[in-house]
Amino acid sequence: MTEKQTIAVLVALGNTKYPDLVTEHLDELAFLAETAGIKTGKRLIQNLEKPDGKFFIGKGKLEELKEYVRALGASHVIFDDDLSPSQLRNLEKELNPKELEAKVRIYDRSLLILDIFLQRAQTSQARTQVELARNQYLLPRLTRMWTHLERQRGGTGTRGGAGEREIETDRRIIRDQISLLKEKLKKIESQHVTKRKSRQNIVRVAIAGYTNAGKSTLMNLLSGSDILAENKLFATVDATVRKVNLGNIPFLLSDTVGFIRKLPHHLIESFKSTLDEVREADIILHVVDISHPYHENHIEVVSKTLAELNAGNIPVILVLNKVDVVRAQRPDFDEEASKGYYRQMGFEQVIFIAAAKKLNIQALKQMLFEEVKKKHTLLYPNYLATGYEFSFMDGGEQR
Ligand SMILES: Nc1nc2c(ncn2[C@@H]2O[C@H](COP(=O)(O)OP(=O)(O)OP(=O)(O)O)[C@@H](O)[C@H]2O)c(=O)[nH]1
Ligand SMILES: [Mg+2]
Repeated sequence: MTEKQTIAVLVALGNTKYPDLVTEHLDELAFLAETAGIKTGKRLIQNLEKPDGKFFIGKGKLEELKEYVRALGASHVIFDDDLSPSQLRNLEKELNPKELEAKVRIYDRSLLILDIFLQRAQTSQARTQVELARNQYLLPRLTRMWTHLERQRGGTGTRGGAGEREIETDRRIIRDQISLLKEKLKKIESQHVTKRKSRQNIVRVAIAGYTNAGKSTLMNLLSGSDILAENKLFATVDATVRKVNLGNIPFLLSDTVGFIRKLPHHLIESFKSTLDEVREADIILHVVDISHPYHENHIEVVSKTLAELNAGNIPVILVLNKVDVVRAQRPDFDEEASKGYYRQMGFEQVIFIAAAKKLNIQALKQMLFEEVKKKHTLLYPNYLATGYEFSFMDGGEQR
């Protein structure tokens, strides 16, 4: 059997009113695929208000899709929205007629994100959370495409088509795994609760934001840590907490998983304990990649996700990162006027920085210091007697 190269056809629903939006969604989907190690070859857009119940796309487009898959020798078809279990089954029959040797894998955005999380998760907590979310996603969607279960059972190679009985066995295996993972997660979480309780007497600051905004770069800069920061989506999946001092006030700073539009529901659900760092924070540094053409939409997605996590009322500093790129592209960019715009969006504290270039970090520290001080005073009313120190200049910094 000839191994197909990993190349994907991307599929999305278009909106004739906002044609640019689908391009942006597909760009992001391509970036996700690239992060997962899949090249993207062709894009198919279907202008429909809502997906077709049977195949997600219409019959005509389906024929076009088959043509693309054949011409490219594609290994994957990736849909930008979630496929229902029956859409998945129907598409699989159409795209994998028995006479074809190699299989075309059908993905949707959720499954792609789950796969990336699985590749990236380091700690046992994160791994367990992702495995749980992935199994919950797969349970209603088991079809003959899922040969990974065969491997786990020690089966061999391809099979012509799994009968209902085999799928039922697979379902049972997945259900058992789900209960085991839930148990395991409960144990891990109980240890974390104890750890977090010991943190009640210290101010907690969480870095949150859209994926690839520069959160880990900022975390490393403020805390002197060494977290992986790279131009990939979901470089960070685990949570990291560090003790940091600004002047003479200590606080805890955390970096965690980024958000993205259409984040799988199961994933948010099972990552709740990792995201406790955000939920329990006193202050959120909401980091934004200001050089991204759709950053306003990113801000909206992040604010919405924070609200879903019950973190919507925590004071936020809006940190507009990567301003170096904007300054280079638009020399006339008026930062002060622009700040006013974000204040109108409801963000009282707004600041431009470039974490990777160490631009304006001193001003950010000042701003953060003031916020931390407010919380610290509430925790330690007598601390004022010794006085707060503002001197944390690290010299030589550019604006
Ligand atoms: N030009 C420029 N690039 C930056 C800046 N800050 C971060 N980057 C780059 O942006 C990319 C993403 O940075 P990360 O710090 O990994 O972003 P993140 O928000 O932690 O991303 P995830 O963990 O994947 O969600 C990296 O390639 C960084 O080098 C900046 O101020 N300017
Ligand atoms: Mg990161």
